[in-house]
Amino acid sequence: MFELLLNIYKKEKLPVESTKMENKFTYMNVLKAIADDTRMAILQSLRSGPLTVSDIEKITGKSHSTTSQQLKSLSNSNLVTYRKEGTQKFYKIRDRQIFDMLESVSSYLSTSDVVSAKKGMKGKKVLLMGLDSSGKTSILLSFLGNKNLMAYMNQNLKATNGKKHMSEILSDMNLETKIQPDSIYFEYGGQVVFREEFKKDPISVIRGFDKIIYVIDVQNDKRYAESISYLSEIIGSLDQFSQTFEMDIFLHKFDPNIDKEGKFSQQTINEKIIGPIKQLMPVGFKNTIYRSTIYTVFRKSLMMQTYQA
Ligand SMILES: Nc1nc2c(ncn2[C@@H]2O[C@H](COP(=O)(O)OP(=O)(O)OP(=O)(O)O)[C@@H](O)[C@H]2O)c(=O)[nH]1
Ligand SMILES: [Mg+2]
Repeated sequence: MFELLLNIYKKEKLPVESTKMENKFTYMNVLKAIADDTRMAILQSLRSGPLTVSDIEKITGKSHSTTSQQLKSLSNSNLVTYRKEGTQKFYKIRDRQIFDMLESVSSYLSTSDVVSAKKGMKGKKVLLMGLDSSGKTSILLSFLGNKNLMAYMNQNLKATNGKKHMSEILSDMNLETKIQPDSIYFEYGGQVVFREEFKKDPISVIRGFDKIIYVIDVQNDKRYAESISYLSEIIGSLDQFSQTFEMDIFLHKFDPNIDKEGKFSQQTINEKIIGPIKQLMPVGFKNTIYRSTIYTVFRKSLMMQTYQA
């Protein structure tokens, strides 16, 4: 991310080594320039193309004076430029790489979400459920915290065969890991045959667990209805469980490059997933919805220069 920030200002100007003081200044400047609610809202409003001040005001809901003031600050920091057409000024993002950086922060936050979700499970016995291929095994592997192992395993993922403890999943893949799998995690495979078994006898699947993580593949919109219907069966079977039973819902495969403006915008996700889920949830049933992904954006950082003159 450092190179990205650096490039925003210093593109092709100065070699990395010779600009230490200036880099620090530039780095801080970019961070300061974006660290404000109004300026962030303005940047986001300019995602889809150039806008006038009054267009921006309408989108952000901020007053004229606040918008003008913060636009000035953004253009002083070189994040935003403008062109004049008659009496109108059209503002635009100077270099769209700024959005890569914001995606990177989102990715960091969504990964932290998963980490914090995991923390909330201390001492609880947790079952991952969801349709086949929604990403349950991948999430469990990511809980192990070993990215190399995950990268390898992702090539070798097999459908999970019924209810499996995390260590069984690892041994099914013929993989020994020095990392001790957390004893609390289990997965219930999502293939039709297992979902049918669950329908017949839900209690034997869920008995003994304190929490379910229900995983929805957010990228597969054709299966939203199927996934929500399975979720509804699970919730229906929870009637006899204690008040302390909890559910986390992971809107998974929310990768950094996902189309957050179009198909997977907050509004669409609200309409198609969150709204229907809210309707299913019985009063007083503790549940939290997270975005999650096992992927982060491509990263580049300088290791060494081997060029010899
Ligand atoms: N794009 C993307 N793909 C993912 C992500 N997580 C998992 N996958 C892919 O989704 C596919 C299915 O993943 P699994 O973890 O095996 O799914 P599962 O829910 O365990 O499936 P069953 O065991 O059959 O119920 C694999 O090809 C993974 O690489 C993610 O965050 N983003
Ligand atoms: Mg699995």
